[in-house]
Amino acid sequence: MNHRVAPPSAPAAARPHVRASVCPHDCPSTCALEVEIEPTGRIGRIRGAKDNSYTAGVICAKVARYAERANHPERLLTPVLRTGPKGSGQFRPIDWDEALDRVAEGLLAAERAHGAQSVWPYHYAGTMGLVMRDGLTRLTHAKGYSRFFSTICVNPAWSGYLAGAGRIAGADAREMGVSDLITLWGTNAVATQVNVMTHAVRARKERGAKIAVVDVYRTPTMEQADVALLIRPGTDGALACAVMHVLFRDGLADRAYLDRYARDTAALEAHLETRGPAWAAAITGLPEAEIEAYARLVGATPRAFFRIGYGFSRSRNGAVNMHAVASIPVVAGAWQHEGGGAVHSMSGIYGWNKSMIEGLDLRDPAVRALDQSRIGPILMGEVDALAGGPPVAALFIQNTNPMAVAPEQEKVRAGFARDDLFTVVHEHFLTDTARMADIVLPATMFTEHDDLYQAAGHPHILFGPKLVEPPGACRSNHEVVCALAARLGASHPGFGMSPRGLIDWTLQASGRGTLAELEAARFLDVTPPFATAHFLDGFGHADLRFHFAVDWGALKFSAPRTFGPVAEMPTLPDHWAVIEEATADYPFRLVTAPARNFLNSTFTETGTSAGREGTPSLLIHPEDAAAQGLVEGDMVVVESVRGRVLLKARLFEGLRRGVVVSEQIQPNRAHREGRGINTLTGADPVAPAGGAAFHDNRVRLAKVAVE
Ligand SMILES: Nc1nc2c(c(=O)[nH]1)N[C@H]1C(S)=C(S)[C@@H](COP(=O)(O)OP(=O)(O)OC[C@H]3O[C@@H](n4cnc5c(=O)[nH]c(N)nc54)[C@H](O)[C@@H]3O)O[C@H]1N2
Ligand SMILES: Nc1nc2c(c(=O)[nH]1)N[C@H]1C(S)=C(S)[C@@H](COP(=O)(O)OP(=O)(O)OC[C@H]3O[C@@H](n4cnc5c(=O)[nH]c(N)nc54)[C@H](O)[C@@H]3O)O[C@H]1N2
Ligand code: SF4
Ligand SMILES: [Mo]
Repeated sequence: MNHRVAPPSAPAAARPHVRASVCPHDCPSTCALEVEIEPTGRIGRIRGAKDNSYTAGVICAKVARYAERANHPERLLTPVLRTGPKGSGQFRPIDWDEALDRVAEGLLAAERAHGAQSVWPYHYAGTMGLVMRDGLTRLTHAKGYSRFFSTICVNPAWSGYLAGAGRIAGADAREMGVSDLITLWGTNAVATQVNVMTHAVRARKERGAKIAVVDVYRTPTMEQADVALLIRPGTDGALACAVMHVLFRDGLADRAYLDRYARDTAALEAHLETRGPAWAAAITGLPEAEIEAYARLVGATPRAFFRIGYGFSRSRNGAVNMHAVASIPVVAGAWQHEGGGAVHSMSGIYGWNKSMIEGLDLRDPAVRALDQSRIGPILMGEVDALAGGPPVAALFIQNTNPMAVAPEQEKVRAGFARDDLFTVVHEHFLTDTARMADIVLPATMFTEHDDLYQAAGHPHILFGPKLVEPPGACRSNHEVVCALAARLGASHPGFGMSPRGLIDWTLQASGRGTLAELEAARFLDVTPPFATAHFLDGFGHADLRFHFAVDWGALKFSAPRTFGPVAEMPTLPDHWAVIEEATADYPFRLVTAPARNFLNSTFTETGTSAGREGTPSLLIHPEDAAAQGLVEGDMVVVESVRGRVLLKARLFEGLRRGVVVSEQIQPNRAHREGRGINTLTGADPVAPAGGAAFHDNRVRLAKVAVE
């Protein structure tokens, strides 16, 4: 038995002491943290580090009260084995040796029956630490298991940004503080990346900067906007085109800049002639005058900064819309100025050598890569989803909760319920996914293991050290992956290294110094030089120019192939009408936006977060509600072609007619009938690089009779 128990109590100091850490969650802010360690050896309050100039002492409420999650009475503390039917929640404790033996035997049995590719290690971004998030890939490559092609979050956005700029990078987000116009496009920053507001509001206070927000409902972020652009879902491409039309029409396009830095400008200008404010008003629902006024503001403000989010890319035309929005600061020439330009993600600046963490030397490109977002069709054995290979007979899951977060849940649910599927879930809590497992293993949290982090929303590398002993028998992802490798006959030097060893190796191999240096510094600001960050020494394409015309099928992305109706994608920025427009049968457009007190499905287990979010609900315009015979608090059946979910009606004026919003992701069991929001969403891939159109659903509504 290898059970390790936290020390009972009382190190020397009677008062909490404070240690540096990093928020591990899947949030662009990647906050530098200060964690109180209680005399009991547990974590206490968490604050934002003041000396990190992006975090600037501010973090979100859910992480400030992390002790509630770490010390939760329902936290998994021991491995468990299923004793009842799948999904029953009936398990009995087993020790680690038995658990690991059983896991290894289950994976080997699948391999014997159907070949190594019938095993699918499935992991995502529950922790963003490079060692704990990506280490499972090493096992995948060492064993020749089916590869995991991650699509669920960034692919629509990144493919669109990359098509234009050629590199996933941009201006330093701290420059928002010296901007005169900050547009928060399709991001509810108050809820999903609070630090953006720190810098944007500073610019407003210190320089009278204006904040513009483009969203599909009146979010708390839009509440703070000087310019609120409330559009219909999936119409950002139309708005972007009209803004650029006005820039060209009114002599506000920066022709000297365009001549030097862009390609296809003449084609774009000609194409936009028919895509003015009146055209866009009909598509977006915005009054023409609002489009004109915003476009002129952009054109008149050299320091115009665009913080481009992910939310608006979760539509079937999301990549096209991202490319169109990213084109605006190019036409305006905003990139030339400090406080101007754009940032979507800084992920492309780090240049990690991940071969030790991910075992890239063992990677076999001939092994199929299965699409994360299509886990439902894959588990249900749909031939195209299986890429011609064997059925998936075993799943090993870390850091993700597909039974809640993946689209097309009816298929996901039926797939997980298969009796011939062997499922292992390594988790903190008995999530919707863990409930479907044969074996559940208890995982450490970020303060209980060492890891290395990179930020997406700002340019920092950060170290998160192990600060406290794990409770119960919890083990880190790395420990479990290495213990399994030994039992499965997989070999790679990475399995013999400690997390610190892997971090040090990766830093050194990536030209980022040593772990000792990073640990002493706590975090490194790796801001590229201004000219690089602003693409003044060239955009990321071979011709160093921004591309307005895109050959989507030829786009170099990490995708093993193209996805979705690529051949139909418009070459130039446009409104691509492939979204699920409302019909007579399904007259509403549903957006499933992130909830402020959750992080995807994480924190749904903590009382304060769950309490603040309450019953899963549907925001609906009062006039739409009246037309449907609904009043505040009614239970509503929300139905798409893929299934139905019950939500509580909340009347809300900050919506366009015909648009409804459910802030999520709540557990299945929080919903009546036990079906969560992704029952309604589709797994058909977003072109050209895959991903799910979570905010692009046509639905109909019906009132539930009162029992
Ligand atoms: N509190 C909280 N924070 C989070 C998360 C969470 O679930 N909760 N999730 C984390 C993750 S994984 C990610 S990827 C980031 C994402 O963070 P963001 O980049 O902010 O993107 P989203 O949060 O997905 O969506 C933000 C907004 O997009 C809007 N939106 C939806 N469709 C459209 C559209 O067609 N056009 C426009 N203009 N807007 C649209 C939604 O209404 C929502 O307000 O946030 C991270 N942070
Ligand atoms: N309807 C709808 N669906 C969505 C979205 C949406 O906006 N609307 N957003 C999508 C997006 S952007 C994303 S990124 C996905 C996110 O989907 P997921 O990556 O599944 O996100 P989480 O729900 O946070 O699940 C992460 C899980 O990892 C676990 N975990 C955290 N740290 C560790 C660790 O160190 N070890 C182990 N073993 N486990 C750990 C947590 O307990 C948690 O249960 O959801 C997508 N789904
Ligand atoms: S979830 Fe985001 S805002 Fe909250 S502490 Fe973590 S990185 Fe910061
Ligand atoms: Mo995400």
